[in-house]
Formats: sequence, structure tokens, C-alpha cells
Amino acid sequence: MKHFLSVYDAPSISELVQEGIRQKQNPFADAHLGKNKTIGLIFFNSSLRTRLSTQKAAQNLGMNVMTMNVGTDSWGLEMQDGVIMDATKAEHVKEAAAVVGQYCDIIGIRAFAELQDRDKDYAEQVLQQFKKYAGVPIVNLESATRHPLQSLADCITIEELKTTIRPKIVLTWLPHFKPLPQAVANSFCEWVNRIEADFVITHPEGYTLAPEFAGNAQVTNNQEEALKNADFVYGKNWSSYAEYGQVLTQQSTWMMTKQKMDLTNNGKFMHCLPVRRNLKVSDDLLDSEASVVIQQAGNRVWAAQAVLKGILEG
Ligand code: SN0
Repeated sequence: MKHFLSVYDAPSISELVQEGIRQKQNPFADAHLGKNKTIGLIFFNSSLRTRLSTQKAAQNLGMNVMTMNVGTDSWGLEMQDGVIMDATKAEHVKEAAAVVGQYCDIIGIRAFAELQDRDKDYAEQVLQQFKKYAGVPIVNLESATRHPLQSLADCITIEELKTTIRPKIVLTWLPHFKPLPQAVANSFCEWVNRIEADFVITHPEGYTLAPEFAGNAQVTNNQEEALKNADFVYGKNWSSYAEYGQVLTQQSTWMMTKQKMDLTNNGKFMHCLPVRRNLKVSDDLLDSEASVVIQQAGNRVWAAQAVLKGILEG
């Protein structure tokens, strides 16, 4: 593997999932692979799981880790080529990425969607500029349109917990007052569309995901119908793609509760976290046996470790 920006960089989902499970069983088996190698983790946005799990995965592989928050720790970075830099941003990504590439063997980048200009977000400028100028492999730590390390951890969790060869997996939209990116939902679709599953997406009208991500999944505006016999329910809020970045509704009837899980086939509830309790998901569901969000977050380490191993070997 050279870069890890999306599912298209994964040579095989099932092999990456199996590699993650192997790393979980034997975390230090490859402790020499990353000896004297350095990973730089660059954050344009907040992070808890991604930052710590990727750091831990790199350390398990024997790597050195450097972390930086852009803007607060470093100079503000200009992404646009050919502009007169007479505003607040003091450094251009051309130099910044090339310099970080001098210090690091792998660079991880987190840069969320700004949710102002759809074409700009979906062009993935920050990731693409780093890829162009850093000269070393780039790992996506959640970009404007995708969160592939999360999706791989999700696939590992589903593989661990599934009780049938072809589970029914439901992605349900959850209410939130704040406009959130589509990245986690997009990426989940992109991966789950490629594993053995019956995949259903449910959301209120106006929240249709981009066709290149939704793919051939079944889509319904009826959450109750979608939840019937589900083996996995994956909750996530996202803002509208059609009316880009808008919050069109906050209907609390879309909140996931323990009672709604009664419709499922003894289903497991998943969420990437952070989750706002009693806004998106009720306490009684998050505190129940049905919720696997902590196991899912734990698997972030093994997903990152499988990916970093693939890049170190590649
Ligand atoms: C991010 C998102 O993409 O939805 C990161 C998820 C891993 N989530 C948030 O920004 C939540 C912020 C909030 O205020 O609830």
C-alpha cells in the first residue's frame, strides 16, 4: 500500500480486516517493522480516538510519533495555488507539506469539510495538496468526504460480532442541531457496499448521500421499516448534501433508543463517537448490552495498525 486515502487504496478489505484481527491478537508481532521510522500526525480539527489510536498503533509497530495541531501550534496554511498571501495564513502548503515530508516517513492528515462549498470540499484539496507536495505516504485521519480508518474499524467490529454470513446492516441518520460532515456516513457506505451484507440507509427527506457513496444500497425515509431484523444499526448525523451543509430538520423522533432496538434481530448498535447523549442516542441504549461503541472505538487501534503495517511493507 502506498497511500491510505479511501477504500480504493485497500488492496482487499477482507485481508485488511483479517490483518487488524491478527494485530489485536498479537499487538507486538511487528514491533521492529517501524524501527527508526517517524509518523507525523497533522490535525486541522479536534480528535480523541483518531489521535490516540493512530499514535498507539504506530508505537506498537516501533515507530516514532510527532503530532501537530495546525493553526494553534503551527502557522496557518494556505491551500490555494497562485494567490497573493496577504491575509492571515503565513505559510503555503507547498513548503509546509514538503518540509513535514523531510521529517516523516508517513504523514497522517485530519481536515474536515468546511460545509460552505460542496465542490471545494468534495475536491479534497487539503489531502490532495499534501499528497502532491509531501513526497511520502499520506494517511487519511478524516478528510472532507471520508474517514476510512473509522470504516475499517467498523468492518473489523462487524466481522467480530456477526452471527450470519450476510448480516443486515442499517445506517440511520440521527438528529443534531449542528451541521456535521457527511464523511463518516460516506465512508461507511463505501466500505459496507463492498462487504457481504444487506445494506439499508435510512434518513429524513433531503439527506440523500452523494450517489458515488450510497452506491446500490437500499434507501428509505422510514426508519422503523429499515430497523426491522437489523443485525447492526449504525447511527450517525450528517448535514444535507443536496442543500449543502444545511440542517433541514432536527426531529427528535429520529433519535435512537433502546426501544427501537426491539425491532431488530437482537441487533448491535454502533456509532463512531463522539456522541451527544439524549440528542442523537438515548442513555438507555448507550448503556445497554446492545451498544458496542466502546469495542468499536477499541478497534480503531487495530485498523490503524493494519494500515500502517501495509504502508511500511509497501
Ligand atoms: C465529526 C464528524 O465528522 O461528524 C467527527 C466524527 C469522528 N463529529 C463532530 O464534529 C461532532 C461535533 C459535535 O459537536 O457533536
